[in-house]
Amino acid sequence: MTIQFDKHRDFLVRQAEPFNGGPPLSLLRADFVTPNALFFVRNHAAVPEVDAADYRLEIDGAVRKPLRLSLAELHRRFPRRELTATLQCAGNRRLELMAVAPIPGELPWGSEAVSTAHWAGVRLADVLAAAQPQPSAKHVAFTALDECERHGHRFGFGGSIPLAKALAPEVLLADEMNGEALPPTHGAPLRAVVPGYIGARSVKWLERITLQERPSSNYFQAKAYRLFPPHVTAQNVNWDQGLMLGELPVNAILCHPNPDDTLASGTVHARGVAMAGGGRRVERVDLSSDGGRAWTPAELDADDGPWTWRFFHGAVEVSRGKREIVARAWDSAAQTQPEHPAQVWNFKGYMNNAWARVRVLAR
Ligand SMILES: Nc1nc2c(c(=O)[nH]1)N[C@H]1C(S)=C(S)[C@@H](COP(=O)(O)O)O[C@H]1N2
Ligand SMILES: [Mo]
Repeated sequence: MTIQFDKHRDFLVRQAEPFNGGPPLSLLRADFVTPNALFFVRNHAAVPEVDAADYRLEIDGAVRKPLRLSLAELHRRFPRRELTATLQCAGNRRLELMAVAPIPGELPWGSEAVSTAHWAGVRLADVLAAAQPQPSAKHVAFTALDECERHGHRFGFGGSIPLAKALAPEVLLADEMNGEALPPTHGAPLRAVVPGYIGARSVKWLERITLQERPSSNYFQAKAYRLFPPHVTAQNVNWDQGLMLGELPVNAILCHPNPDDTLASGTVHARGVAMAGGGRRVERVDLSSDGGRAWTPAELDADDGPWTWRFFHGAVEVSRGKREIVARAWDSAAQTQPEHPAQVWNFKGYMNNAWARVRVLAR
């Protein structure tokens, strides 16, 4: 396999065109801040080539002062801001939902559609303040320069967030990722970074920001990235009725032991990552080695705030035989994870946050 987009040689490619993949489970937790070469990629179309010198960002819609900004103007007019933030795709862990019932036409993500980077750029709030939103503005819609094709139409990827979120200090227009210029596959020259929300709202190759009364009518806001009840399928769906996804739910991933490891019975050290959404924090992670009857608390690494994942590790006692190690996280709203993927199955395969499970053989 040829190495694409400067990715690590062990990068797990789920699809070559458009390019989609992420860090293998063995490397997901190797660093708190994911190196660019391992950061997961979710593309719905080919990576567009954007000339940074000709680039202009448009801010229009319900604003008193529409703006058209070059990168140089963006840098000159607004203070530079930095933030470490985790991005996670709403489709992360879809494979476990696919094991419950088929989900045709969607990417079979394991647990690798989540990564953390140190982002730098300007605050969206500062740019919006310069554009002066009008009272009718309730949502901030992003449109991108890539060319997606769905149902015979070609259009740029897009999505929106509520104005209140857009004005929050954690939302950035980023042109730097881990101290490097934003790589082409991650949205160069400029992308939105919307921590706490599904990855789809962190629109890459940003062309336009439109203030409007309603959420974006872009396919990826109006139809895709909605959560439907379990009886809804591609055949009977009414696209307008699903829950429009925004904030992520609390979730956890076990990175060690590896699935299907053979190990010595007795004390086993488990390691993983937990994520909360929407500005909530990871408060606690429980571990079990008997399918969730008895739980022991995991040790949590230092809390880096609500916008990043939290590493955990802990010892569990594993007796001889085929065993399953289980983890579940709790967030600062006292919410936790459902037991089985079957409880959250939906035909698009979003938001699987069932207990993390690793099967091992203990001798
Ligand atoms: N323009 C554009 N922006 C996009 C996408 C896309 O396909 N096109 N994918 C979105 C989705 S679904 C996710 S999960 C994140 C992934 O960001 P990354 O590729 O930098 O990890 O980008 C989002 N922004
Ligand atoms: Mo995504």
